[in-house]
Amino acid sequence: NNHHSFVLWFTGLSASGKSSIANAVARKLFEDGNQSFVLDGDNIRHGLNKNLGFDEESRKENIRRIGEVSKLFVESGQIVLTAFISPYKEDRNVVRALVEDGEFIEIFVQCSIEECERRDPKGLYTKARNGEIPNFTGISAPYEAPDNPELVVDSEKFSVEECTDQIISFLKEKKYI
Ligand code: GGZ
Repeated sequence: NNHHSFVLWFTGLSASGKSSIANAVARKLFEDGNQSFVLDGDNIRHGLNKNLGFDEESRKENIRRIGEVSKLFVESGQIVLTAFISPYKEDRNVVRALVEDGEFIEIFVQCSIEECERRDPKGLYTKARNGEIPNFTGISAPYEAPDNPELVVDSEKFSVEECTDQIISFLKEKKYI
């Protein structure tokens, strides 16, 4: 059961650490000789999905397209890491169903809304509280935590490096790498 291509699907609130952890995992994979690619807001929301906003339908379409792109990456033999809030269970499960069994690894980056607001690296939570950003996840739009993710990493208790090591250990234990 040695998979060579799969999706590491990170889900969690804004500022929970999804992108930092995904990029750190990608670096570790590279050091071990595994090719991978990170999809995140920088390369997707500014490109393929730049016509999409943050209302429910747009987020649904955002995740649908990212799922289809992830499927293509997996078919091409790559490991793909995605770092999007992906707040709706249903949308994440649509992506899960797109790829082969065992190829979708959902990683919940757990972090309380209080801690995310304390971090507020881009000042977006402050703006959301002031009503300057509508439909902000965790403030004025929902976040549905996964019931049964393959892995949970707690970014409030553990550093980016520790969360990264937990993910690499999981992948080795399950013989993904
Ligand atoms: C949530 C928003 C919003 C709203 C802009 N709600 O911390 P960031 O800045 O870099 O990550 C957030 C990112 C979320 O985009 P995703 O594609 O991951 O969202 S989803 O999966 O729900 O489609 C945040 C910024 O975009 N951002 N407006 N209203 N985050």
